Amino acid sequence: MIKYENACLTDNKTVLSWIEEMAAMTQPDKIVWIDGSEEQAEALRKEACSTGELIKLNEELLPDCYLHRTAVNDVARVESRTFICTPTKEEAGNINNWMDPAEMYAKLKKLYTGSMKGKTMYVLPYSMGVIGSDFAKIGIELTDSIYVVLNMLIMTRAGKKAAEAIDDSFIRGLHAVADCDPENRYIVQFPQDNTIMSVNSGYGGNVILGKKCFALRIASYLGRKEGWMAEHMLILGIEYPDGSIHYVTGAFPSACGKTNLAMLVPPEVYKKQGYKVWTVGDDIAWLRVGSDGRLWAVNPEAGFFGVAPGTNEHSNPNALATTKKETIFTNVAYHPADGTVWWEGLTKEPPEGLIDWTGKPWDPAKYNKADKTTAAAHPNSRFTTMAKNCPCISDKFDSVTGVPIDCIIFGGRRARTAPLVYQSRDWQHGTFVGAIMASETTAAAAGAVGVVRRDPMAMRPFAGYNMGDYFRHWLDMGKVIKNPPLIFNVNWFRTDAEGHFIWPGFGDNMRVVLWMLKRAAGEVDAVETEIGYEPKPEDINIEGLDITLDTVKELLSVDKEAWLEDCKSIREFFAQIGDHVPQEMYDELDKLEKNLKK
Ligand code: GTP
Ligand code: SPV
Ligand code: MN
Repeated sequence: MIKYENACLTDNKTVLSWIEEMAAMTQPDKIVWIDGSEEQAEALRKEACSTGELIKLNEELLPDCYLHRTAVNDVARVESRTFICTPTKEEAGNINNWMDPAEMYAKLKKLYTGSMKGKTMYVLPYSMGVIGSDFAKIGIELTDSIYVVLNMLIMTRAGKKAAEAIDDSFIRGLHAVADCDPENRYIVQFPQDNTIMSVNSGYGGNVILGKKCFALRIASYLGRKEGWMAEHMLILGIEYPDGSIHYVTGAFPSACGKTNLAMLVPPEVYKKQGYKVWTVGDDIAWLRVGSDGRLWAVNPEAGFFGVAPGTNEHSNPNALATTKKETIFTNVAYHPADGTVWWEGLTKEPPEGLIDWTGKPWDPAKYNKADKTTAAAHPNSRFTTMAKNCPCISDKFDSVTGVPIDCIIFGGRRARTAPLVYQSRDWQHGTFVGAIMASETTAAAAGAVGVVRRDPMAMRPFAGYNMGDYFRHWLDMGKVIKNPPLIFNVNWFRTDAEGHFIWPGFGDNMRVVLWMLKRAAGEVDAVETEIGYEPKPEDINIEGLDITLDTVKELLSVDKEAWLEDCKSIREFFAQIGDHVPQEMYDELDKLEKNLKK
């Protein structure tokens, strides 16, 4: 039997023997259970401040807020080192990295062995979803990082209550920062074993195991097996002046606007009529068919791990307000004069005397626009903050049933091809619209930024199995949702010849969402185009904007040549995914090409 420093929170034998096995391998000096109490969290914060792992910020201006800096080589998810280890390569498919499970376990064992010598292993029981709801799933993360513990305490429902809900189906997560060696960094999912193993990183989606590793990669695998869906989606409620609330979900790739849309502030024209917006989730949705035949969504997370740069009082006042207390900032700039933080876009002018995200004095003169890492805050710097502190958090946030969904929105960053909005003809076409999503890459993942790549349903980095089978699961779900949501595609990022965004975006995106909800209610006509239904330009409300109807027309225009080019790239992509791509997807592609050539 191993000795715990404090009370062990379970007597589940499977759990205990797994912890014992992991401890025997990693060899920590101490093992501590995380109980979710404020006293324990506070003691951990103090300890992290004493070692420099955290910097306490100004208690008056930013109460209970902290700054953390990661290693400079460890600033984003690393997709090239993320693996889905299923028994066969075919199950993981061609889009995921794959390795034989036995081979991967052996490789990881070497990296973990002795990695926690001289350290403490924290045992963190947590629930994704409201404990006790049909949606909820329990995990345990073992980690040697206080920073990870404190992030998980914000991002999940963690501690004693989660431990009480554990059974043998719990998701096992082992994380060790080890040497933070990028050459030996691995983020590995073993879906058949309910197991996640992460080593040699200390940041974000690589290590907050409840998030992408569990709530998307493992959960998407479980969802297919059990008949539900785990998606990279925000969940947003729009309250009408009559008090009714209508919910939509939206899947956009990383750093393409989910948090912003989820917390949007209605434009004046709607605010004065009494419209309100409520946030249910900003990154992940778990979706199930309700007894009413509709699709119901919950957000399995308890906090937001949001992109800092660009967040300000105008773009996203709700996110900014949420971060004013009980928040951990990572890789933003530090303003030692008053113990606050700063990032590009927070204010027009940076305050003087900033310390950059690497911990060095920042010289604005050395800032090079072409190399965003010379910015004061890293482009993928983030805040970890509690949903309950968000001024527009939905009163359905803790609901065990979730919310019924009227519309599903797909979208990406496309400078040219995709119009502001179009609607799919039906669920199958909608699945195709999601499957052909493409977006310019962002700083949320390591690698080149601004390159167009296909990112089906914004799930390319997160599907825990073969992408072709994932499309099939979408089609299968369509057959059991009697009253399915309508499926749309949006693009807030079209640019003009000078590279400026044409559509104002942010809160004004509500204008487009309201058109979708009108479609769902059968209250407005649409124009049938080659690619699907589009709004009549005059049906997008531009009152109070300094754009004209002609701009809307331009935003809705379909460049057939560009789309035909895109079709080629779609065909190549489907071929790359391989023979699991459902025939229905090819039928839709053929139809699209035929329409464009007419
Ligand atoms: P992840 O947390 O990585 O999944 O990202 P996300 O999808 O939640 O993206 P987020 O809302 O954080 O936005 C990322 C970046 O896009 C920020 O720099 C925003 O300022 C910018 N952005 C968001 N919405 C819009 C929009 O409507 N128009 C424009 N032009 N930029 C936007
Ligand atoms: C994303 O990249 O989509 C994120 C951030 O939401 S991370 O948690 O690092 O995956
Ligand atoms: Mn995300």
